Amino acid sequence: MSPTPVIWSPSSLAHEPNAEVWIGLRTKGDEVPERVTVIRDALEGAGHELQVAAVHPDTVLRAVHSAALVDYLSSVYADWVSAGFPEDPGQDRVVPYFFPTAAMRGPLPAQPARAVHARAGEFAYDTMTVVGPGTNEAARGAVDCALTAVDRVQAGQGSCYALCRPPGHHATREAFGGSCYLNNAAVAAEAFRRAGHNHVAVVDIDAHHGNGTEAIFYARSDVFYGSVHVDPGAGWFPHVVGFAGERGVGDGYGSTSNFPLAPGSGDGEWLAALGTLITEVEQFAPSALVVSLGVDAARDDPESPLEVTMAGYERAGELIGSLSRPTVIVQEGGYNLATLGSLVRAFLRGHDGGDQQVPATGRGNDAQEL
Ligand code: SP5
Ligand code: ZN
Repeated sequence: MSPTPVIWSPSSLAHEPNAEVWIGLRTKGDEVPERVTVIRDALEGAGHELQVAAVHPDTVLRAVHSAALVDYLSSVYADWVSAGFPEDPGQDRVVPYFFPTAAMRGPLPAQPARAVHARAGEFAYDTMTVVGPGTNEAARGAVDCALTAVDRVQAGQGSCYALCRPPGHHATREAFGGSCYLNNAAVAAEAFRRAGHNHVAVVDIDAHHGNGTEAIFYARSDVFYGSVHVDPGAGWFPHVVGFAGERGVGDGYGSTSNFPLAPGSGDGEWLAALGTLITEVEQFAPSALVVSLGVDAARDDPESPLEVTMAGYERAGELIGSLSRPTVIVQEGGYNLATLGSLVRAFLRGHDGGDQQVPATGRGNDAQEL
């Protein structure tokens, strides 16, 4: 099989979080623009074709997300600037301070917040996921990567990799968090549905549970969601969902499947869980597949306690490739810039059935072993 083509977007570089506000502190975030360039360069060096994403209309995006969220993301930064916050008190990113939760509203007929600093808490469910001047452009660019990858697969390409940034699997229909704004994988799955695939499966191997994707499809029987991730009950994001008992609701019952793993789990446990998940996907019999490829389960990643190796990611690629379905692979997390490119390349090498296309001159300059 020839190397899976890569769709990327220069727009993805426009999102500069600069910081994550975590437990009230401005900390150095690791969802940085360089993630895109290191992955892109590693894949180009390994012989993958690169293509820039084409801009797509809003139709599928607005089927997956509420108009309120899409419109909020496109306008909030200008409103923040108009309110003067970058000068006084000196906050140049949109960060919520007020959270009008269902528990706060109780039985009262609450109205949407009018002040921009209060609206932030209606859409953001954490303080880490800040909005800056280029955030919407980048999030839209990431969605375009996913949609362009679906187009390539629909045109006959067996598989296509979407180098999406910012990532997406934590974004729900109407809220964002976990460094995610718009759900690229969910948009890809919905695009496959609209292209005529009656059953689509999403396989999520990011270190974290993809609560947004699970929520978007929880009541649907046409889109299966399965995930292998670190146990949220052991103290890991997204904390309150991602447990094994979540199976779907109504018509969707049975088309959600979670495999939470203990911190410290390595290739053995991770690949065994993925093997079981793949058996369930085969039973669901989708005609198209979306892979949420986070490489933050790697043992050197700063954001998760899983201990997966480079060889583990290559084997995961082989296992998922063995499903032999039209496949869009969507980038999610993965934060160690020194090994990010090699990890994605290892997955795709496994997926594409081996290393035969890699030039004999070597595997590039970031093939640090894990
Ligand atoms: C897509 C994805 O992998 N999102 C990861 C979301 C989990 N982030 C949790 C971060 C918890 C606090 N990190 C502190 C780091 C200080 N810079
Ligand atoms: Zn993650």
